[in-house]
Amino acid sequence: MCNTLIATWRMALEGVTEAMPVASLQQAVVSAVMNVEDNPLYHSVGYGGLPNIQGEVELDAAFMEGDTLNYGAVGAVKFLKNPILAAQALSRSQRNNVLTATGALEFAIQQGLALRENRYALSQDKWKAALQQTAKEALQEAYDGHDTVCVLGASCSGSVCAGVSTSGLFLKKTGRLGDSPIIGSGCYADSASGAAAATGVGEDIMKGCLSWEIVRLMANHSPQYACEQVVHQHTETLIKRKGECGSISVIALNKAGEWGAATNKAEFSFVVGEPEKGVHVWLARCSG
Ligand code: SD4
Repeated sequence: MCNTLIATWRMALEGVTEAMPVASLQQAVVSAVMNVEDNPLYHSVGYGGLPNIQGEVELDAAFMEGDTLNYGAVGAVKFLKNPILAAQALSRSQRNNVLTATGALEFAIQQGLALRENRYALSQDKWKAALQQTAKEALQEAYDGHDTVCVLGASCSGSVCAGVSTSGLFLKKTGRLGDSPIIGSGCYADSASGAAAATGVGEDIMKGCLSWEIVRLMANHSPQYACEQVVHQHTETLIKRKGECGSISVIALNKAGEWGAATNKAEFSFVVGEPEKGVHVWLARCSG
């Protein structure tokens, strides 16, 4: 098969490995995301995802197809086994491409998608421990491994697509949307150039529409250059303008199958699957 895949975090390794032989690019991207959604031990996505402040697992996911620019997303939705499937189905609709909460759930039920209680003992214990620890203080959204799985794919014929899925910030407010379901922030795909996706503190990623910015830059620059430019410039801008910037990591893949990644964290792991080269885990380091 000749698809190239790149995905955020080590947790995507099994999904990418399984998806490499899949012929359809969209199917490969979606199945790599589903693998992480279905694993309760990857506790920031899907089953076993990090609970919000009320102990509920509310999920965000998006899918974008770069030939048609079709885009679909779900936000703050409970009880979906695979939110990425709902996002992909919404991307094929003419209208109503982004649905949240009960609207997203109703749509998924109409589509016949599988439901699941996504709360899981380990993540519920983590939630209870956090509540106890902060009982006397105001609870705050914490950065605590709340990582999004983002998968980008490029076919040998130059089509690209993107899929992302997350439970969002630990202890987030009910109904909170992160960057993941916001087009151009959590992901973007345009087969004229390439695809990009982001993970980290959604509120800070959104302020720069980072995935969109990377895809635009890739029209004239390599994916690695585009990732580094966008992460470093945006981090600098936020630090200058508001005194701080949360963690941000990005991946990108152009229509020729060349890839890049950058981070403002000390270290960011990602997975790349390439025809003939196989699947490998890589580390990006903050160079700023
Ligand atoms: C969010 N960007 O909901 C997601 C969380 C994440 O690494 O990716 N964390 O803000």
